[in-house]
Amino acid sequence: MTITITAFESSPDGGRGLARDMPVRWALEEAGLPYEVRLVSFEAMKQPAHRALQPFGQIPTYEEDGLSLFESGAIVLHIALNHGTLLPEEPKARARATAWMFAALSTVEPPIVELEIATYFEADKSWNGERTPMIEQRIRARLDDLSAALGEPEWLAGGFTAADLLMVSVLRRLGGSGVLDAYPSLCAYVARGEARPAYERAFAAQLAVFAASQD
Ligand code: GTB
Repeated sequence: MTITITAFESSPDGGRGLARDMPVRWALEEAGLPYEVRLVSFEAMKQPAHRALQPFGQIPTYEEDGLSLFESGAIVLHIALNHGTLLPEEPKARARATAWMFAALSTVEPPIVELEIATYFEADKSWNGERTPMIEQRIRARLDDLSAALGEPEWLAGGFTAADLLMVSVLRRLGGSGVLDAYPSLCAYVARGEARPAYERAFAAQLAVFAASQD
């Protein structure tokens, strides 16, 4: 079985591992699956050949033995369901962990992406000074609830699962904003994720791509 994913030829994140090939790489590393990476330029992403794999002209994509997938969450779910130990076996525990995967991507992440847009693309707008604190407040509302739900345990749904992989990936996108700093338990949660050997291997692999793009 050969697995091929796509990633930015030169990531605008400067090698910080914030692009969405990172959770896919991390899941593959957790599952112990070797993979190849096809690097794509922004131009190539918008061409029909890439859109046949990713209808929105984005990365990442995933190809495995005649199966092609897009959407990083769906790819991580596929890896978790079919390879390795990223989801519990017991059906109710599995359903609960899957709910947290969706919570990461559809409840916690949206205002975080809004903040990135406000920071990187709307900083010069006259209304940005009013909008940004409103977005930060919406993020804090999610983080208040997330830290309460996580409580003392190390991970969201028993042992480390794909839910933690996605939630940590989402929270990492707050890096540099300062918003996460008010949540020591969530900072520690992110640090626990980043300390996993599989995370470290995935991070190093994407950083090597970025470094090579700068040569
Ligand atoms: N919902 C899709 C998924 O989860 O797979 C979203 C995919 C997506 O947003 N892909 C982005 C992309 O291809 C890259 S990851 N963008 C190019 C385009 O749309 O033309 C998002 C991202 C980009 C940059 C940074 N950064 O610079 O920090 C972080 C995250």
